[in-house]
Amino acid sequence: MQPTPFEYAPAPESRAVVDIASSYGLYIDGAFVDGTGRRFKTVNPATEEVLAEVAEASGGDVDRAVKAARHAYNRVWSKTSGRDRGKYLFRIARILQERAREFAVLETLDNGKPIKESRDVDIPLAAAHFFYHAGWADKLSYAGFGSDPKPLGVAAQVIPWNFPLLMLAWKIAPALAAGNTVVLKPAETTPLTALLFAEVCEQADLPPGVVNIVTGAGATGQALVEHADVDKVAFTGSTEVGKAIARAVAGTRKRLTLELGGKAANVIFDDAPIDQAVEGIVRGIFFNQGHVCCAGSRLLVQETVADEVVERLKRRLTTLRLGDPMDKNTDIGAINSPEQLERIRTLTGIGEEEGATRWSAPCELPDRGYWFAPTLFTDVSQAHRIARDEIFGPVLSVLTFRTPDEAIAKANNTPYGLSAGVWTEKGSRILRMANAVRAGVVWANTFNHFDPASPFGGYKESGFGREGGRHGLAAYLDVA
Ligand code: TAP
Repeated sequence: MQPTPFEYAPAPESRAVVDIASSYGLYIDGAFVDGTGRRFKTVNPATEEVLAEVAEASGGDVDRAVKAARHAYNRVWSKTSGRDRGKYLFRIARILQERAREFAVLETLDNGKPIKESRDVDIPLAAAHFFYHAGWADKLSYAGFGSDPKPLGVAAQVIPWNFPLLMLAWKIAPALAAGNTVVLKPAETTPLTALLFAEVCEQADLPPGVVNIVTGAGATGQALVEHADVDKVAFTGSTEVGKAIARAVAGTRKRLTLELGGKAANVIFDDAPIDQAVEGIVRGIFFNQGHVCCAGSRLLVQETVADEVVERLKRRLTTLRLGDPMDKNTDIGAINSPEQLERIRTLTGIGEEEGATRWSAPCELPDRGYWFAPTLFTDVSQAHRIARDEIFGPVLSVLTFRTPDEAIAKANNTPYGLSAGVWTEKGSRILRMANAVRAGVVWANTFNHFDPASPFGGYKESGFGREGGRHGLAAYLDVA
């Protein structure tokens, strides 16, 4: 192990900036209301402390929310000009910026991600999505969808727990810009920033019913997507649930977009700048504890540099700091839930049983909370489960290749197609890989970079439809 040049002093972010209520209702028609279902607890995965009790919306509550959204659509939002919709979105974006610290702390407490990531990535990007779509709201007739594209109506939106506020922004901002109203269900384990966002809607004077937030688990999500009066379903989550939703929506008039799982290849050629590539590998799979749908979880390294890359990577991983997510120096936070931790343990166990060689960074795991050390597997073959299944945790599978053709064949050997990375000095090779790899996003000499202007989405079992950019607007407009 490398000697540490210096020790870090604790640098905790203060949680005094957030005011968490002991109990939350549902946000329907511009007001917080009691749900009629049971209540559930949301916990801080880093400490197992209960943060709050939250209402689980029943089918009746979902119906109330959809009715509110329909009413707001008919009476107000469909008649609000693009210019005025843009003003609301701009206002929301500004409030998110003003309350950024509060949102970042709340996100880290509820999700377990390091504060430096919620502060520097999640919240600024969420605000950027509202700013970006504020700009589109009065320019839809210039978006290439005809002279007067119409909204769809009421959008049912279901999101996962890995980027709670950011996924909300990806869903709500384009929907409102295009003139739809929404009912959104956040994930069961991370409802708090969506509920704080409801306060932002009030603060921005958004007309009641334009945004409705119904908390709950899978059954609430199911009731929402199956509700007969929604016009559009937008889902981000696992491929398994995405398939169930596709079946439920099939044969109805509802429009559907699905952003599902991934098993992205991050391809390192022997002419790549190795130190930068190692940083890119770390960013690709250890950012947000690997709870990233487009994570570079399959490393494909050209054989001639494989030993060197793996050695430098291990050295780098020993310097990552795992622990209190509220500490500003923390790189690796907590796993979001015991269920997710169990899934990671099961799949890494299978990796060992199938003969791959496991190496984990030597770090102490806290006694309480849900933790998993950054881990990599070598001697991995394409048939191994750890090379095929989405682990959704801080686990990297390393495979090798000899020629560009072999790299392409291996990169595409997956039922998924969300993202990929290429590291090489040659521009021509980047272009060839970008064309040949079947993935919605191909990053070149970088990884996990996002921008609201850049469409994001997948092929094959990673789903269909795009979020962000001009293409993302199409998902919320009545255009073929
Ligand atoms: P899921 O279990 O699929 O959950 C996603 C959301 O759907 C949650 O809000 C969930 O509620 C809800 N849900 C569960 N069953 C449902 C049903 N039958 N009908 C309607 N809604 C239902 O995924 P997850 O574990 O939260 O997230 C991890 C997965 O999401 C990974 O596979 C990851 O790759 C994918 N993901 C994809 C992307 C993009 S952009 N492609 C982005 C982030 C994550 P509960 O919270 O109660 O389960």
